[in-house]
Amino acid sequence: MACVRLILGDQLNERHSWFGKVDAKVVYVMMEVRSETDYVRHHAQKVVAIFAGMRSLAEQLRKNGHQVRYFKISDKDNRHSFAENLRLVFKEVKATRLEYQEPDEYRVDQDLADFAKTCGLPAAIKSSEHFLDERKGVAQHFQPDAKRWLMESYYRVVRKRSGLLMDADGGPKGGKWNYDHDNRKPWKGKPALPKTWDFNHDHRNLWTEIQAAGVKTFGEPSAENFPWPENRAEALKQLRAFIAHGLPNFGDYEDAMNTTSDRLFHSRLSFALNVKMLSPQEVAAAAVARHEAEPDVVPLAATEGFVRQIIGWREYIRGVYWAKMPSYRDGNALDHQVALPKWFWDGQTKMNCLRCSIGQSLTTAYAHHIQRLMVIGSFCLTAGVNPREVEQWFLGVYIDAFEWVELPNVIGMSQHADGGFLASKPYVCAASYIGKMSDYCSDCVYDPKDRLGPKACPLNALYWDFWLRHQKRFANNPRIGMAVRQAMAMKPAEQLAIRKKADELRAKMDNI
Ligand code: FAD
Ligand code: DLZ
Ligand code: SF4
Repeated sequence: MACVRLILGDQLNERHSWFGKVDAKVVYVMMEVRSETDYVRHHAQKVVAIFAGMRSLAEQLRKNGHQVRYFKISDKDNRHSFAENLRLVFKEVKATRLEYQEPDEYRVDQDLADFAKTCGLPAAIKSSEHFLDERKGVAQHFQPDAKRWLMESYYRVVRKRSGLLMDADGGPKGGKWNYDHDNRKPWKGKPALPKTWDFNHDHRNLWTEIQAAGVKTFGEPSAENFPWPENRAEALKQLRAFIAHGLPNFGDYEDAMNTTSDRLFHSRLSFALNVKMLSPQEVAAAAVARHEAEPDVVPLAATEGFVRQIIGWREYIRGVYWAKMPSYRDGNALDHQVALPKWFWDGQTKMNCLRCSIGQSLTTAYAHHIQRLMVIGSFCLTAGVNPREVEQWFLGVYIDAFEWVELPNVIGMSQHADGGFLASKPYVCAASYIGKMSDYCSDCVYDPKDRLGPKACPLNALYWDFWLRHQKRFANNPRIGMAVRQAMAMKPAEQLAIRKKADELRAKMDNI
């Protein structure tokens, strides 16, 4: 007689109510399996971080008296699929029941639902007790047949419900819901960057084990100085350090990029959040508490900006995923078919902004939002790269990339491949934006001010070509009509030259 409870690699929430009491009739199962390491090629650090986190939770549970059946990647009896390993455990422990927490990924959700129907035991699915809303919460907020949803409208409802940054009269603190306009400064060396609060774990043995098992990865494993948290205690240390040292300047420099720092004032908490070591509620509440204690040091704009990412964007993105899968992943509204350039795998492009952002992603498995959206994403969108290829790269490379959050961000927010359902305007830029928000252009072989010459920044021709190619679709969009009208107002010869230059760039995309 035993109840088998499955814990997935991104369900490392040691405060889950499952673990509240020790029950000799419950066996927890965790498994490092090839079905999960191989569905996309992952960054080395992502595999190490997930396995290290899983092993740490298993150890913690055992220490607390729980029974854990753990399959290591190197175990001989590991059958490398959730279903096959569960069947094995069912026999070992004479199981009478299966329980699992809501998976966050559509594929895993479907597979486990199929397995539950056919495994011959009663099965129950439980909440992961992580998100602020139900899977269907966002869909229920909007009209089911609406052409587009607006994050801001959903965010206000969640803000009210959470009580965060709300006045006693029910209005938003400070009178405004959104302080985004205050958060757009470039960073020019001041204020001083916070000292890093990352870890220095030695994961060389685990890395050797992963390699010996034949798991194919890419990127720098950083096994000697591994920076990501292994458990909740470490994640909490990172949260506290961010609230103390990063948050005060988070808002001002949220959109800034600089070659001296991959994170500037960003939190790097996405991994700990997505594997559920931290809850979104506690992260947002910690930011608000600091603001309330020291409003002069941590301004409202910074706090609101940060809180919106966690309780607004993160929950909204998840709701879009569950409302629109599985067809959402195949979206290609702009019919983009260019192959992903080869330098996405080694960073070897002459465009300094992309060399730095992609190089950093390959080295650290991390890039902050604006690098993802306005450098890498904008390049792919203006170059017309196939959105599914872009999506698969993003899914593999980032430490925090789990499909429920990665896919809507890439397909919807970044590549406009959902036709503008998730975000009403395409996020694209030319060199002027990169030059304003970063120091990338000062060390680039290309000229950020030129559009057509031999040294012209490729992003310029690609940007204007994007608006010219898609002018019909975007001309009447009030958020972007201006850029389209500017493109259309160019002389026909100039338009032709831009289209030609962009085509030439696409033809030699692997070598620019
Ligand atoms: P901070 O800037 O410190 O923000 C705090 C937290 O807010 C993040 O940790 C994250 O949990 C949340 N957040 C911020 N923006 C978003 C957003 N757009 N969607 C969901 N949560 C958000 N985030 C992921 O967690 N996984 C992904 O795979 C992922 N892929 C992305 C792909 C693209 C093309 C883009 C444009 C964004 C993507 N994001 C993704 C969102 C965002 O870029 C990352 O959450 C953020 O960069 C993580 O770094 P941080 O923890 O330092 O974030
Ligand atoms: C991403 C990942 C990897 C690389 N490996 C495992 C694993 O071996 N075992 C596991 O349980 N989960 C892993 N994961 C996370 C899953 O692929 C998947 O993204 C989530 O569990 C779905 O929500
Ligand atoms: Fe990027 Fe163009 Fe600036 Fe070079 S000149 S860093 S390619 S924006």
